[in-house]
Amino acid sequence: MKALFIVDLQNDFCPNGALPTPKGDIIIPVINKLMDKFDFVLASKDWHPENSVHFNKWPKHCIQNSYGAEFPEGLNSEKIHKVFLKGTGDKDDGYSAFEATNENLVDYLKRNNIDEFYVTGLTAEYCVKQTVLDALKNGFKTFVIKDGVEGIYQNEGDVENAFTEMEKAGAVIITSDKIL
Ligand code: VGL
Ligand code: ZN
Repeated sequence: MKALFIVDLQNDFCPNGALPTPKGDIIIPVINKLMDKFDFVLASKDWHPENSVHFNKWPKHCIQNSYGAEFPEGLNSEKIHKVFLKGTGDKDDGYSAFEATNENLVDYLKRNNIDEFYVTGLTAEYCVKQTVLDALKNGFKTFVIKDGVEGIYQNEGDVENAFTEMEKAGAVIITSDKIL
């Protein structure tokens, strides 16, 4: 089985959000178009309590149950089978979707015979990268859909370095037009 995984595509990481990617919204139509081509469509949400020490490092974003934590309006979120919530404690953790606390992602994938894991979402340098590295560590065949990922682009070269690191770790970098 193949799963399309959408990392943290939430209002606060979109261009008008609290921790914005300059072009995060351009991936929305790419992802919508891919959804019907997969057995499963799964997503993670950054889902922080107000008092997390994560906010010593970052502006406040993706507070549990807030507008900023919702999926952007244009995303066909009704097609998402399951949402994995992460960063839910008061520590600075949960960059990877494999740290979700509402449901264990490895168990979910194994239970549903998912062996191919296709990653999209936000942000390239942080949560997408950590999720891809953990998927590989857990033995899943992992693909990163380049035009389905966007970054914060805070430090020069970070996004490029993230793609290099994911590829070196064993991820296959592809574009959405290769998915039939
Ligand atoms: C993220 C920074 C802080 C992400 C989440 O989703 O990439 N980045 N929290
Ligand atoms: Zn966060």
